[in-house]
Amino acid sequence: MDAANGLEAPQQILETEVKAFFDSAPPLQNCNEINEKLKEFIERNSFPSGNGKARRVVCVTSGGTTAPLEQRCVRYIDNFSSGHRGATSTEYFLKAGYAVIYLYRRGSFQPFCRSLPDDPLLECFEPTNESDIQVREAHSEAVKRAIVEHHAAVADGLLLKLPFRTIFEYLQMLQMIAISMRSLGPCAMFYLAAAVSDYYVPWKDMVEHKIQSGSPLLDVQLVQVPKMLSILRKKWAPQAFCVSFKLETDTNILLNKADAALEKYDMHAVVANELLTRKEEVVVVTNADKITARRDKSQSGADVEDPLIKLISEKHSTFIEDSNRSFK
Ligand code: 9Z3
Repeated sequence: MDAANGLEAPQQILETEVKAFFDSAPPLQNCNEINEKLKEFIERNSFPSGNGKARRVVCVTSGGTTAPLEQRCVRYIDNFSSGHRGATSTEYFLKAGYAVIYLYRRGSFQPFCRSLPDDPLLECFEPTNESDIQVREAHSEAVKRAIVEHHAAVADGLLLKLPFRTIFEYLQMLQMIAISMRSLGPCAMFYLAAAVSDYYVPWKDMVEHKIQSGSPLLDVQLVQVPKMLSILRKKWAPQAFCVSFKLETDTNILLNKADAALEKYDMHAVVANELLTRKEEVVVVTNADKITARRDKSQSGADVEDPLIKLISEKHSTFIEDSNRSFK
């Protein structure tokens, strides 16, 4: 309570909204199983890596969350994101020596699989005779790479994949991940590329059954999703390095919006991207500078995530050094 005017301070209001969101959310399926997987993953990656330094762990979020309109959901509002950014970034984080928790929308792009065709099972394989199948020559390199690199990351205990569909699942899982990563201190990073619903229907206000299509007007009240970025920074993972994304379609407002997000949510970096050019260039906005990362067009198959992840991991290194120095 604000002693001066008897009103609740903004932070308290936010915390009340967050509590209401979680209290009314449908319980997460497989909650215990997810917690077990997280515990094991963090324990495994809590020891120094090959170079003797503490292993860094990043939670990459990817794909769009849905806001269901019915409890037995037939219809929902979706958020744009193919998951390409998150999947590609995961590959480069692994290459940079990070362990990755990949929190992704079911059915979206997966690390190491983005160069496979849309229907990989049917397009990559062909029958040789009645009992055997083989990889088609045209796809053999892509299939081999996907299987070998994915298998290596999972077998080495460096990649944990957790799927979500709804905004309820996403935020509940993000909270669980953040809490489980606390022990990593500044070695933890959040790289929040998922496109998260701004509005949702609270579970208790949602109709149970499929909305009937008889009425010419659909009257659904959507409520603003509480701004979890502040809560992540301040409460769930106060020591972690946090990177969020800003997506706009109007380049004239993009950098101002990214600056505003940096300040409002106290992020360590905001990656600003414009919808149509997002695979060509992004701008990493921090308090110190604004640096553009560009795809190297002279190299076929080059990704903007290559320079982007190099830049982000350099900023993370500086952050770890600064945190350790101020701790001493
Ligand atoms: C992004 O900006 C991602 O880079 C994209 C990636 C969604 C554009 P794709 O998955 O696209 O490769 O197809 N993510 C964040 C989008 C977002 O909703 N950000 C919010 C905002 O801009 C802040 S959380 O207000």
